[in-house]
Amino acid sequence: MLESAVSPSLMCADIFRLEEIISGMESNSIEYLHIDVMDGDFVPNFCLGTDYCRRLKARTSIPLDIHLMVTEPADKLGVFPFASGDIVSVHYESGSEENTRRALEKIRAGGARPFLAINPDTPVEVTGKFLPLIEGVLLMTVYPGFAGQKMVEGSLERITALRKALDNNGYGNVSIEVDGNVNYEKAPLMRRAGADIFVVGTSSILGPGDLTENIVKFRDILKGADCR
Ligand code: S6P
Ligand code: MG
Repeated sequence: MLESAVSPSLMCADIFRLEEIISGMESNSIEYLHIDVMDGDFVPNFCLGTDYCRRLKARTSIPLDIHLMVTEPADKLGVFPFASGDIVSVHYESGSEENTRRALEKIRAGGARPFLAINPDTPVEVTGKFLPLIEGVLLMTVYPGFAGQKMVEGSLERITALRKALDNNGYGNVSIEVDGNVNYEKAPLMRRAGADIFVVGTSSILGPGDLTENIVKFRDILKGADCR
């Protein structure tokens, strides 16, 4: 079982409290900061961007986890300040297979960790042909575009199937990152199904309550799932 990591989705963080929230992430040794980039084309919404990533990189040493929800990402990667240790995800559905492949290669060449993102309706089997190029699969458990949605039915079964396929084919070291409605009840089920990176937003850590208490609670729940 890969070690678990938490990646709070900053589109869910109150911009007027961002400094305090980033400090809270640092004092709690959060593993990644999830940045949702939306281009209004691949998804019907716009969100965060290159300057946001750049300012964050200058402010904190927590690795970024850049989730690109943009059409044909390969030629757009140059404007993002990713570096060694960061995760950069591109969507299988965002363009031609050739473009996706090129984007993943560019992410690797830039020193970051290439992840392939897949939408809830995309069969997990499509990841097969990209496995030598990637370090992880970002498995969407909601339709990309908006925070605050409900998990799509069948998501747990998809995590189980993907974990099994990865392990059986010699790719046990490939991460499964889950994104969408990762709450305190579903996170342990996702963990047991084989997920190891958890994008957390309004449903848990960045929902109501104190940030540190929420992080401690979330991690305790994950740890409990490891023991069973
Ligand atoms: C959705 C985006 C996600 C959300 C996250 C929000 O397009 O990729 O990263 O920001 O899912 O968390 P929650 O708990 O509101 O679903
Ligand atoms: Mg995301």
